[in-house]
Amino acid sequence: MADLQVEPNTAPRLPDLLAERIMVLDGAMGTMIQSHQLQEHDFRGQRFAEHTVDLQGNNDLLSLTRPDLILDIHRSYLIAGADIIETNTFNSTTISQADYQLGGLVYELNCTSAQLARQAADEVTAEDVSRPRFVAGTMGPTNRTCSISPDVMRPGYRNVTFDQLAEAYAGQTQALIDGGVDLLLIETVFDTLNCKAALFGVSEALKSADRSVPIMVSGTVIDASGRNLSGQTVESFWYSIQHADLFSVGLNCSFGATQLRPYIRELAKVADVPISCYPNAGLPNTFGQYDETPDVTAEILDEFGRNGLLNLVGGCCGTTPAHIRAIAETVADLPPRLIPPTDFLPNFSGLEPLIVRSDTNFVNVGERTNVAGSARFARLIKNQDYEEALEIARDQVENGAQIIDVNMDEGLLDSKNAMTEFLPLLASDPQISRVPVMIDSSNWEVLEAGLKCIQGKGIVNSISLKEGKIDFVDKARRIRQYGAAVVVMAFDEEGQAVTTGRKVEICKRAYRILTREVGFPPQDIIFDPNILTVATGIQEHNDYAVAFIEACRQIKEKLPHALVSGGVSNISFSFRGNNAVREAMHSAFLYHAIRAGMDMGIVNAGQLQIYDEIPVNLKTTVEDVLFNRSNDATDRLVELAEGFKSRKRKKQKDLAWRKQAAAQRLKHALIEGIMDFIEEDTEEVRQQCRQPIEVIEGPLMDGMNTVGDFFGAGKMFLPQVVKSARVMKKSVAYLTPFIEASKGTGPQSKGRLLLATVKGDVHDIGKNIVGVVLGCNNYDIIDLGVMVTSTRILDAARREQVDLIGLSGLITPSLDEMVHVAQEMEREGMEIPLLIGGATTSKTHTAVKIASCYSSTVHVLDASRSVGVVGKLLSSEEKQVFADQIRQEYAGLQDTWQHRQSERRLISLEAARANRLPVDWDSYTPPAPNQPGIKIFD
Ligand code: THG
Repeated sequence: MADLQVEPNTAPRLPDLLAERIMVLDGAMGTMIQSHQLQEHDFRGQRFAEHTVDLQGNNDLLSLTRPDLILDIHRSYLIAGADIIETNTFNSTTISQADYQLGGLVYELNCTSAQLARQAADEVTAEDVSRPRFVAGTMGPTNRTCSISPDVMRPGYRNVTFDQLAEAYAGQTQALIDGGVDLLLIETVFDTLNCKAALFGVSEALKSADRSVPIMVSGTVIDASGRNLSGQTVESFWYSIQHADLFSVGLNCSFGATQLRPYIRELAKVADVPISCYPNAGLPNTFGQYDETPDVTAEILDEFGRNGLLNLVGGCCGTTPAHIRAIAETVADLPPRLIPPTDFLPNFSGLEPLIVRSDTNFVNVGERTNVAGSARFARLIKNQDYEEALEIARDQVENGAQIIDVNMDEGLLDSKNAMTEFLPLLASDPQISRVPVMIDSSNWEVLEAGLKCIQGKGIVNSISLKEGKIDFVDKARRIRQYGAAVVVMAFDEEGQAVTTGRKVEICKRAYRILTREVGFPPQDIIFDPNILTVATGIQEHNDYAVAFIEACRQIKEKLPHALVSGGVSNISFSFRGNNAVREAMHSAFLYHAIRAGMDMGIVNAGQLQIYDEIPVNLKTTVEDVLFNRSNDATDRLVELAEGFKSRKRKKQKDLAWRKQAAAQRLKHALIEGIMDFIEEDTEEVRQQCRQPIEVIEGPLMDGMNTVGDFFGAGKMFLPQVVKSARVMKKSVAYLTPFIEASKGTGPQSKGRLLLATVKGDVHDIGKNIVGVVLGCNNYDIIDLGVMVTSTRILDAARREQVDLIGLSGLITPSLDEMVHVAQEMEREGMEIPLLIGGATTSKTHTAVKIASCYSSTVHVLDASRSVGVVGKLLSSEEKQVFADQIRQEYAGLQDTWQHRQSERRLISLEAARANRLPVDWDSYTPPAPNQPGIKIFD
């Protein structure tokens, strides 16, 4: 082997090839090795004859003890048509080899394996130089997981750290590139934090070797939920690793190609790099063997290719050279997938993605998990009562926080330790870890320690130009290497910016440095132009709110794609202890700042007052203070505040609404999110109505519509809507038995309706109400609940022979999922009507995206319209006319839309690369600022 010549890197040709055609990867190494039925002595050879640990099954070792065999396997895949072969190094890390006590061997294992693959690839290339073959250095996931505890009783425990993994991968990388690989392949990723550590290690190794080698990442989903082992969706997985400038991303292993299809589709939709897919040969049979034949595998992958999902394709467990040959022949004439252009939408992720679109309402960041911001949280952390501290985080998420801010900065606390104890615990709670984490500290070490604990794409809070440019650039580069977004505070060498001019000037400077010199994506920058306390009695502080709001406006105007955030509760520190006044200040401040473009804010998610409900005199005075409208504004607020204080927490004032009529009280409770009297009030209204359903159709709907209007106008925030929804749910739950009972006497069933909230979405109030309303109108309702996959929906529809399917969803990703269900209904040749409803749905989206897949689709605006629409859809006399009418209307909407759709076309690989290059943002026109405007029903 010593005289083997390492070829110069042929990688520069790879992108050209990828732009031309679908490239072929090899098949399973393990399957081929197994077919030789090797024994313990085969693995050991002479060299390891005396080794004290069993070596059978250590496939990677065969590169040293049976190089002939490995070389043959590589050759057979190349001859079958593989463009890229994978080195026999899946387990060649110090971590995996430790099980065989061969950790000391990893350099040799990787280097030798790379050389073997190199030799085989070069031999075959030499036979036809027009068709170069490539070697990918394979790096498996190791057998340890960085975001999951191996001990059920200790959820915060981990048996491997980020640093250990990063170091192991760095070592493997070094050896693989020394052995001459063209690419690096981090594969079978089941824990995204492991993958992030791998990417970190790889980038460190490449940096010190001064090399640039294309990196491929391939994840795996472990069950039909479409998540990896650590619970992330495929889309979140992509956002977590998107920073690494990947050559490709894809999925391998999991189950067979058929089951992998929806997840490849999900990934292909969002990833702006080439997609790879190398599935198993079907599902394992009862003996754990894979028996899908080559033509079957190839046929399935052929369909993927035809649908524009593939750039690289190959096989995993159970596939053989025969499979690769069949796959290579099938895809030879298919065009490669075109790449979606980078959309510059800010994205973050926990287990689930969070995307900030121009129509996204304000993003709430929960402030309570902060030792400096909550006395209770501080006490719990100091006492190491993590269970209850987690409860605070859970409360924030339940109350509508879409991100949670975690801050452990306290003089007497080992902050770094507290951060690395708490974040893994958060990660173990699926309720909380759904949302992205904002790591909040003024200590760089704490921030970095936090970055090593989060598998999603989080946010570092914060860095600034306080210590000068070099320090700023340094930290920004590091943050980018970990893949996080960043909050940049408006500080510089001269200190904190308090005037609009200084705030904007510093943010502009930071923006230029970050986008031009660091290569930071502008959408990953969140500016915090300092929310400073007003009404302190100090004259100079009077313009602080105005300065922030005006800075928001200018930053959104001048710095494209960047976001603006701030710590909202800071504004009211001078009224500590008087929550009524503080909440009024927060609400009024947000109302105006959001209008000026503020995208997100750190808030107490459970405690936001409704802007329109602030007592008029208080609101006027608060706004006088915020806008510095008169010299005595602060004095007047202080005076007023006394009054609110003396009323002893809002109790007495709160109870005035109890004097109203019952229906009014219901509505009030709904808008205010007050749970206390909901059952008695519901009962009182029920007694006044002829039918229990009228309570829902009347005051409850009324209240919900008002909530919807307030939300749309930016006068209510998501956490408040969540509260209202809970009240609504409780009232409906109380009414349901009465409604059920009243139904018994009604006439025969008018039809069977299937309702479901689609996969990825848990919101079900709207759907439940539709169910109740329709149930009252004598339809049989089959409610599949929330998070329902298309497979379950279609199975149930067939089994129950339903007359109509209704899909519901509140969040934006649900729209895509609805399209998917529609496509599946079409594919299966269904003809029953499909009803679409929910907060993010719209008639236009339904017409353009869903009805174009499945023509019998109808959008319903809200629950109260569902009876009419369903009645027409199922009536034998009206159905034809109604369907034609809808079809005509939707065709019109489709035409208008197509007219407007000039920009977002799929683009070539080359164009995709150009599209990602840094742009000179100074000459760029930004999109319109954040304009609230979403309905609230699901
Ligand atoms: N910008 C950025 N990050 C930040 C801030 C900011 N992080 C911290 C802070 N400011 C935002 N978080 C809080 C959290 C709580 C409070 C204020 C800001 C707060 N707490 C009550 C108090 O101190 O009176 C505590 C009440 C209690 O103990 O329960 O007001 O501006 N980027």
